[in-house]
Amino acid sequence: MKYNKLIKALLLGAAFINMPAVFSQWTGPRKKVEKRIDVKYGPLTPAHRTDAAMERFRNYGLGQFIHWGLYAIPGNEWEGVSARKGAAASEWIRTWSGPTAPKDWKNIYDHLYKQFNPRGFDAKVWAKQAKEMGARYLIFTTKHHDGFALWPSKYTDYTIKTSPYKKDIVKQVVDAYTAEGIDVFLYYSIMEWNNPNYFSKAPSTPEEKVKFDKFLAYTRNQLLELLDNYPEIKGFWFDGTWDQSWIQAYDFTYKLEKELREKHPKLIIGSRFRNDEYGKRHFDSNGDMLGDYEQGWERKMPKEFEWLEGRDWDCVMTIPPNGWGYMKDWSGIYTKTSDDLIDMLMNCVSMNGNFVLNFGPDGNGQMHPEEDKLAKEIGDWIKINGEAVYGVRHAGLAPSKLGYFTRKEDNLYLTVFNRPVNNIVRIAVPKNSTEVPTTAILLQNGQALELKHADIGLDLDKNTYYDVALPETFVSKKAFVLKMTLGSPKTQSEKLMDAKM
Ligand code: JFZ
Repeated sequence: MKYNKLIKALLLGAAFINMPAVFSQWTGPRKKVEKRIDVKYGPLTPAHRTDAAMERFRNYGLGQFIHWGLYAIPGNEWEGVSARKGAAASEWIRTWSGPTAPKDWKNIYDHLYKQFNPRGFDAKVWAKQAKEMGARYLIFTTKHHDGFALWPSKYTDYTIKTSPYKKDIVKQVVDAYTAEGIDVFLYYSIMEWNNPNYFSKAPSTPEEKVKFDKFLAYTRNQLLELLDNYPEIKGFWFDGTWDQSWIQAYDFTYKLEKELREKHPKLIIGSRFRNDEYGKRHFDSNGDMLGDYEQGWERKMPKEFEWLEGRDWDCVMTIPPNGWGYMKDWSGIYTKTSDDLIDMLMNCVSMNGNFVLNFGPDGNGQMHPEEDKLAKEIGDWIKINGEAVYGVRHAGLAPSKLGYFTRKEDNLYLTVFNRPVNNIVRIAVPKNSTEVPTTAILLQNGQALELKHADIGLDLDKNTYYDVALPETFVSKKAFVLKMTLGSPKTQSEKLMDAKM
């Protein structure tokens, strides 16, 4: 490696220093725990909650994430210089370092609140857009790693109240989305970059311990405050919980989770809040999930349904490759198309997960124009095909190369992304299955399609096949959905003999 290349790599590495370690549990099936041990700080809720709030979560299908905060002002650049090579992501711009970083940057950033005055912000406009897109829940950043609170917290001055805007943003968002029938979850970062009482390492000296205890009390106060202020919220989406200081505070975090749940009995909390006494995060030392659903599918999805072992989960996704906060400049990077996003949505719901698409509004409260366009395209698609998206479950069939199966009661849906050249959509069903497709229509217009059993008679094949014929005249520029009714198979007239040889 050339010298200057090496320097660049080192500088970029520095920008990521605070980033969490890669969690191997999200890239393959989880390893079985050999021997269960005594864990005092394990899960506080059952692995599979059956209450109405959790059932509702399972039926959301599509969600919206919004990252909004002071980082929206620079939009990943400052005075014409891009932070792309100096910060891990646009909402991480405070950590901008290396040759492109402005002089005294952190100090500039920490004073951005004096300019935060999004006159164009109208929570009702966002909520209406989310509704039109088909989002059933929202995850909204109340406070990101920079520590700036978008609600007037009593426990710090670093809040929206001391900005020129002054008004409570969290309240406007909660009210507007709730009025549209969209459930609200609050994103909350534990880690704070500019709080003198916060440490990334576990506090070791008595002074550090005093300070960190203050930080823990402050965290508790803010969370109880959020529940008091916005009792209609359905859950918290925690982040920034990977530092040793937090990991070592397992006794505190266990009690805090208990307290939050007692205060708000149906609260939904993902697996990214706390760890057990052995430092095991997301899953405790026995492999039991800590929280109500898997919260590690961030910009990734399980390759196989079996990896999930029946757990609830959601996948949160950016439109650019990475970067959750506003990014003025989308040129020169691949940004996902509505086809990409609908594909991911169907992939998630076909495996019982929710898909949560992130938006990063600008410093004036406007979505990026490309986000507006994508929201409209996704909404247009969902209006026609939503039946295959909401309230559906994994269909129990082997994955199809043509698209994704979902199921609701006796209806089987196949969202086709890859149309066969011969216009025959072949569906594999286990030979011994008691339920098989009996009728098929195109969901978008109700047109009946010819469906026939194609018993191709392959020995050693566990499956038999059902063929749905697509009319050649049917043209679609987007994925389309076949809706099939499931019923008993017709009794076979002749039982084919196994090959003898
Ligand atoms: C975190 C934040 O650092 C980021 O800014 C954004 O808010 C995102 C939603 O969450 O980033 C993470 C956190 C965890 C992992 C990856 C990125 N992880 O577990 O792999």
